[in-house]
Amino acid sequence: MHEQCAFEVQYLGLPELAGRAESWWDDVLGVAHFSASPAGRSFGSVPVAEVLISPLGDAAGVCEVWRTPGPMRSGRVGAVHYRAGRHLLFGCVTVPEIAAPHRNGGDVPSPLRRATTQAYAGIFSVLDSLGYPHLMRVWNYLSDITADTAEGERYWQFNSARQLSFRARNRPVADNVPAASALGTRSGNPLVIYFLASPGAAKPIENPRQVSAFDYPARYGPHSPTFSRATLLDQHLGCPLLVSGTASIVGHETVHTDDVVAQTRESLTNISLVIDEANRVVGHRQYAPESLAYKVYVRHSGDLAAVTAEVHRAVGHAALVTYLQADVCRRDLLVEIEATGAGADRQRA
Ligand code: 3EB
Repeated sequence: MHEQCAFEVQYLGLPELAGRAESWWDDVLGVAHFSASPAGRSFGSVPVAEVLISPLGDAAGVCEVWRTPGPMRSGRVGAVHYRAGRHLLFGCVTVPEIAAPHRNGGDVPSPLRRATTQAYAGIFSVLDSLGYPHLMRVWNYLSDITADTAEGERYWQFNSARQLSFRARNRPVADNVPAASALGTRSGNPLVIYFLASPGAAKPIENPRQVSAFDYPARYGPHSPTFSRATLLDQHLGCPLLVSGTASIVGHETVHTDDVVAQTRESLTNISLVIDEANRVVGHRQYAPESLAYKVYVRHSGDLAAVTAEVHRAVGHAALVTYLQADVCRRDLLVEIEATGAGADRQRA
């Protein structure tokens, strides 16, 4: 790993992890395992987020492995499992949705609101108690994300509880907010969140062609989503860039309903504009589309070939791309794409 790089990410199958020597794990910060069934095993003190969505293609599972230079400390605070090096903390938390006991007269929050509030309270406690106050990137996976309820869509409930959790800790809910992704899993699954945080502030990046998510109008729910389009860390940390889940949205509206190829192209155009904006902020051409690692979430597995062709057309064959099947948070979105990288002067993220 490059001395100056705050982190690297790699994608491996579960069997490839099983045989590693103990020393291989020394600079592993955390793992996100994407599969329809949990890995069902642990790797010493390394936190493993069990995200119950399947890769598309041949593999039954894929592990996203985050590395940072050691030494590390790890542990648990409440339900949050964490591991941290000098510049970065990785954490994960799984919270089942459980109905609140009934209270006389009072409003009872829905199970999803309770789970979201509990997860974020745990995350903020870890950040504040361990000295990594800046939440840089969050991945949120919740079941039945677009299902309707008496309180509106489940994603709206999640957004309300997320924003209120930030407010409860006196954290900003606009401008200086983490990058994020929010995807749907199957019915009955718990809420799973994993995240990266740093001791120093990350720079938030917005897309000039999209309304910032924290400024979305009320027709997308009573509390706007709390995320920025990307965040990046300082030059002395190797300028890692974390691009949020990005979809076929221009302004605040979905474009190309029912056209997965055009949605993929539009999402990648949005990512390239976020990259341009990140280059403008760092003051030189640090990032290029072909040097990032991508995760592509596809709603309908039958769309994989069409999406893959479009991704290759836009970012070439050299870019590292992982395809996963998941629901996207608006019913008319067929694809969401996120990206990670450290820039053109380094081979790996
Ligand atoms: C969008 O741009 C598409 O709620 O954390 C992308 C990334 C999306 C993150 C989130 C939602 C989130 O609005 C959806």
